[in-house]
Amino acid sequence: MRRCVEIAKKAIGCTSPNPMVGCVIVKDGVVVGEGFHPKAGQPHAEVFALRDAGDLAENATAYVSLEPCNHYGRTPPCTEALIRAKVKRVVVGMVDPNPIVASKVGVEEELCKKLNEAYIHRMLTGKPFVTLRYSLSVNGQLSHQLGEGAKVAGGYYSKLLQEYDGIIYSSTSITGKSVPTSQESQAKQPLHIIIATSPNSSVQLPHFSSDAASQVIVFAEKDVVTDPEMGIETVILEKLQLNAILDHCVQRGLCSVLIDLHGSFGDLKELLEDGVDNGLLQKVVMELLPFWDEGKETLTLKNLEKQVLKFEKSHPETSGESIVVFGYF
Ligand code: AOF
Ligand code: ZN
Repeated sequence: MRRCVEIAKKAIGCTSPNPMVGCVIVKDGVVVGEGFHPKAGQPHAEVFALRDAGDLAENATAYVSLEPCNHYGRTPPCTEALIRAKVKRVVVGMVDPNPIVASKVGVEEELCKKLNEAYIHRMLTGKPFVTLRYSLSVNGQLSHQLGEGAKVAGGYYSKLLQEYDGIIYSSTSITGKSVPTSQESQAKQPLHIIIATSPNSSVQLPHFSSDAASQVIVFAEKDVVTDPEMGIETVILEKLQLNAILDHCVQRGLCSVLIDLHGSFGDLKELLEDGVDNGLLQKVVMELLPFWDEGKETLTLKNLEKQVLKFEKSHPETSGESIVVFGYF
């Protein structure tokens, strides 16, 4: 691109009202063509560069200092010339501010970003978009029942299961319970990511139907005993680290993961602390950790009122005795 600018400058003072533009065509790391816009009314930089490259333009990359035009002015569109020459890729230095040329970018940008929050997060960080979910009773205690809070949240939990690609919970919180499934119509079920936190080697998994079993993965530090007939995938890690688990999730194509505490904060405490150490989980976990009462094995939030307000605002469909609080990372 610096070479584009360098050659474009050969026309300093000659191009008005047109801009100065340079174009370099590169194939297999070698420059095969160069051109610049010499004067208004003359062909554009791309046209000269394509002429210079000849047949070598096919499958090459074109670097242009300005977004190629797509209109008929004094000269025909450069976009069409690039396509005709079978250029594989175009790298653009800047969008053309000329309103008849410029691609319009950024219309309702916030809305469009919100739509793909998880995808964008994964693209930019290489990690899934992680949400920590916990239910609290009105006195600020963490709910201990799987699905508690979910019930009073109406279909909200169901919607979350539909929305998130994976859901992480500890093996102890799932023991003897049925796995939560989304009730949404045409629901896609999330990948159930079970962290084997129990001290013994036997993980008591709830029964999964055979098609649901493919949607379950167990992470453990040592071999765990799962029902072989269910064929549940187990990943043995030297240490149960959130980083490693999230990396695994990304490799499987997951964009978003919900860590569901439902009463298992104590079990997942180490994993969450590791997430804080790794800079993966910051704000919310930091806020939570001081309220963990080791003796009582419970979490009591003192600034509950603030959190409730925040939640009620964003999720007005929830009412009742339990409150679901979310933290995003
Ligand atoms: C390009 N490459 O080298 C230049 C571009 O009347 P025309 O056909 O010359 O079009 C002029 C407009 O084209 C000018 O206002 C600017 O938007 C763009 N200039 N575009 O792709 C070039 N000089
Ligand atoms: Zn052009």
